[in-house]
Amino acid sequence: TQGQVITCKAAVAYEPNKPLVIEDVQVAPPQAGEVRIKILFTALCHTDAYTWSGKDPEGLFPCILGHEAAGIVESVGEGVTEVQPGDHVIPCYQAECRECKFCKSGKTNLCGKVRTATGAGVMMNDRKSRFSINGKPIYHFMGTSTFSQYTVVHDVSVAKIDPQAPLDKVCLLGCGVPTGLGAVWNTAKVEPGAIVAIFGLGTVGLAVAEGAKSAGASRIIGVDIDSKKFDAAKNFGVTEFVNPKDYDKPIQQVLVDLTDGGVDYSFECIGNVSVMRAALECCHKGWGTSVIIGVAASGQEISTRPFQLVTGRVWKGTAFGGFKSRSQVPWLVEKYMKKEIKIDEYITHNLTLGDINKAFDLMHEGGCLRCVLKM
Ligand code: NAD
Ligand code: AHE
Ligand code: ZN
Repeated sequence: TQGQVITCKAAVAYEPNKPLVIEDVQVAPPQAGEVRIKILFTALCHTDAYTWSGKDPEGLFPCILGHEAAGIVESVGEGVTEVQPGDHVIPCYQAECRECKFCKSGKTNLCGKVRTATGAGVMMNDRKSRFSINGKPIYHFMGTSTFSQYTVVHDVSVAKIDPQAPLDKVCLLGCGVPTGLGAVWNTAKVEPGAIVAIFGLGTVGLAVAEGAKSAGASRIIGVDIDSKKFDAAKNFGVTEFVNPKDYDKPIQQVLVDLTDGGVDYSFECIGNVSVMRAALECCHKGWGTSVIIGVAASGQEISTRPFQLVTGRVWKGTAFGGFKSRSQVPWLVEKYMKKEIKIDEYITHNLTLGDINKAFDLMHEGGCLRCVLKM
């Protein structure tokens, strides 16, 4: 197949919120600096649903969504040296080129090399898509487009992993689990004894709990409007539960009262700007730090009284948990292989690509953490 167009199945999003359509898609061979990957397993993340909803300013249609996956390199373009056909890989929506201003800064995991192309749904070389249906281009998404049996990504967006690792599990290391763990370890740097509050107990929030537990947090308070989330959350380290619906006073006041003045760290894992405000305002005066993880729709803005920051609270955000993707995803795979981090426990459903619309329904019903699709 090397050098040839591959026709395979992919789930195409033609319009916001209209069911995805399983189509025969043509996938062009990788050009210079590109890698074509046979995707074996992909999971769904809330961000796929967000872009599909039409609220993402970078959302383009028709496109192939998906960014939490694992597969095997099928072929590589000219000049690609770090992976070869047969390598087991995880596509990374956050690239790492090791050469740009961002990568060399030592201050961030963001990479500038291909970001303009990935945001525009195309490849960097020729600003065109490698996906088409009967000659009509289909946009890429987040530089990954994993809801396709084959995808083409930039070489700076590929993490080569241990070939022994089970791809139906480690696919989760493409997004949600590293995001939560890294928000605690890299962005907040939670210390032993700290009091932590987590808003939203989906996969990202539970990974925050797991990270906080391993960092030695003394109390891990889980906040969710869906009490069904509380049972599973205990297994990830959440020690106390608060459902805002059970209280008349604002949730930030509930948490301040529960914690003698506020929490040391809070994490917003929902994408709701009023919850982001509550997450900041439940932090302790003088030092409490709140980390925004959730992605909010176009047009949404955060606000608080500046006095909240004047009196020492800190507002931060994180992308992919601050992890350098190509360097650290393989390390996270090894941690999973050594049973130092969980993955299996986040997978509540397994379906096939053909059932992808059902998988999104499950996500919206709330009984699902991660659903893994076999391609
Ligand atoms: P999810 O839908 O599985 O979980 C969200 C949880 O929030 C659910 O349990 C829901 O019941 C709860 N919730 C909703 N409204 C609430 C409210 N008002 N108060 C309390 N709880 C509420 O989503 P997920 O896949 O875990 O992703 C969480 C968020 O993180 C999404 O916005 C996603 O786009 C974002 N995300 C960001 C990054 C990043 O790098 N920054 C990475 C992955 C995901
Ligand atoms: N196009 C969106 C951006 C959404 C966003 O912030 N994405 C997160 C990852 S979410 C993964 O589930 C991120 O890493 N952002 C940094 C980046 O470079 O995109 C919007 O709302 O504009
Ligand atoms: Zn995601």
